[in-house]
Amino acid sequence: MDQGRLEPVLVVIPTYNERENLEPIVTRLHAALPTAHVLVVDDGSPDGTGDLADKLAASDDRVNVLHRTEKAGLGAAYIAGFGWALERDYAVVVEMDADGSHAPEDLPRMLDALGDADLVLGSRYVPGGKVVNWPWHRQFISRGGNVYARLALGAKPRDITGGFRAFRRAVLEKLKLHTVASQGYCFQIDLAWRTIEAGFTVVEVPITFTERERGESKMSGSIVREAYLRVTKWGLRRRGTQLVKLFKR
Ligand SMILES: Nc1nc2c(ncn2[C@@H]2O[C@H](COP(=O)(O)OP(=O)(O)OP(=O)(O)O)[C@@H](O)[C@H]2O)c(=O)[nH]1
Ligand SMILES: [Mg+2]
Repeated sequence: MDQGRLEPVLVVIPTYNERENLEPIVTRLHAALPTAHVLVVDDGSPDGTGDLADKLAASDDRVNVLHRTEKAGLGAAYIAGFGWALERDYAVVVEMDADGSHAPEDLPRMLDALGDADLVLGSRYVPGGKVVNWPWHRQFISRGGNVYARLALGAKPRDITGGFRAFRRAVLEKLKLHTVASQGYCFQIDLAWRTIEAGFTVVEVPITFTERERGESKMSGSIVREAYLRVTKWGLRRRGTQLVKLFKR
């Protein structure tokens, strides 16, 4: 594990139609972590989220905006944001949703844990973790996805699909980000899995996840299907590799 510095911190917030949520979340973030920088990655939101982000950036040096021309998915937005961070001096890069589901107040604890880890997963499914106001079918999909990923990949994290995480720079430098094609929450599984496979230390910290109060979810059936198909493929590949090793003995 890299024992290097843990500052400065960049919090990447992908947005698509989050006009009502953006300012409150940035305000909460800066109350919790006054020195953190923010990168809003907006995919040309028709509701004007990008313009609002520009306004916030104009009055606060800590806020930056990356404008992309079309809605290309959460994964692509994060890859662009990570690239932006790596071109600069950030020691830690955080993933956080704009919709208030991830509490910035949980971040200081997550960053503390990064002292002994390379990737910290904000986790709903370890003791102390909570989910507030999620309908049963969302909980079912989320828990089911996690159980499936654990079985297929043999991965240890209890919440490998979550999107509230802190990476040390060294992890993002090592992973071949340009080869990550996953979208949706499969992107989160993909990145955590690559980090584990690369031998980095991954720890989970309990968080409270709260259903969005404003704006619309971008979750869809195709996002769930993508996750199941890709995880099945990776799981089969992993079993294949294990079998080949067994026969070579
Ligand atoms: N830039 C960008 N951001 C996106 C895109 N899709 C989703 N987001 C953002 O990613 C974050 C998570 O998206 P949500 O719609 O909340 O999806 P979710 O959290 O899986 O679903 P819910 O729990 O139902 O809200 C939010 O900040 C969204 O605005 C996209 O295509 N491009
Ligand atoms: Mg959400």
